[in-house]
Amino acid sequence: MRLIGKLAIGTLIGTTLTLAAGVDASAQEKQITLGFSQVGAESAWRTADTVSVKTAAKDAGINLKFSDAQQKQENQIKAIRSFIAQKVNVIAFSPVVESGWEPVLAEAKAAHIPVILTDRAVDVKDTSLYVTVIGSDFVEEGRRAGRWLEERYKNDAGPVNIVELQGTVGSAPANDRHAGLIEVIKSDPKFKIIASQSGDFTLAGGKQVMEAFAKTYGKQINVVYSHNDDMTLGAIQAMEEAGIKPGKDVSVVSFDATKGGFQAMVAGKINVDVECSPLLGPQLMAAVKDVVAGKQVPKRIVTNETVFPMNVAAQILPTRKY
Ligand code: GZL
Repeated sequence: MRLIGKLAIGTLIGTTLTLAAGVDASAQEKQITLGFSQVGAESAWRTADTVSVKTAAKDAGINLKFSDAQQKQENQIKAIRSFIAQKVNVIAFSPVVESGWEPVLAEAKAAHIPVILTDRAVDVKDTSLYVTVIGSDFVEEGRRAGRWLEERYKNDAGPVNIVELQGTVGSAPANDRHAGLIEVIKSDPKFKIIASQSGDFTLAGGKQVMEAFAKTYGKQINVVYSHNDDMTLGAIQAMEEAGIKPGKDVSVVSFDATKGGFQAMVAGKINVDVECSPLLGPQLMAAVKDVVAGKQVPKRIVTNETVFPMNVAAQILPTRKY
């Protein structure tokens, strides 16, 4: 190979290396850092959501600072303040409850750090405190469950007595899944919610609440309306220990549509499961990149979901991702 040729190739390689380094360096400079405060690890849904966020951040080349709040609002507020101090590019979180966020969101705004809400919403007057909410419409989920009950009991004169296992007190999904149900059944007097109590979205909580309901109301119960599959699986244990056949003696309505929920439907113990997808990571990372790039982001990004009755569970279970 002639000297000139060798020099040319050497230069080319040199340039390429410099360019690559340059690109790496500038890409490194431009790498986005996202501070994410997660509710906790209370349910299979939450675990799947965490995996989705971490995987999507890695795939998107986003530097993720992740904090688990163990279902305590004060831990989320501490985490958000820490992200502000670290000067992250964007903050995202799933608020454990709807209220009490104005002060810390105002601090993020003063620090010019955009905030994205995922999964759950907050109740604030000034909606400029966050860029967007990415997640399910929980009121619609409640309506879907209510419409299933209307259809299931359309030829039943009633009374149709409902016991309700509520999610975390003050959380958007608990408030809204209740509101959506009421919206549908309030016009039909045969439906009566005879008891409501929070099981905090956990299996143990659902079992404890259902034990009390079974003791107090026994055979009067026609429907168990449970705000997530983890509580429902606990409630199923309690019902069986009390001699009640879930899915047969009582209709069991659940939310999330996790694999555990599907397996219970295949076993005939849940009658209908209203889907609530935890796979929010990719949508979150796309929104983070758009926000950093200064692009417009819709104020509300709703995830598409469906309702799974027991009779389709066996064929769909193999396709489920969480
Ligand atoms: C709903 C989510 C709820 C799930 C529960 O989007 O916030 O929290 O329904 C989870 O399983 O604990």
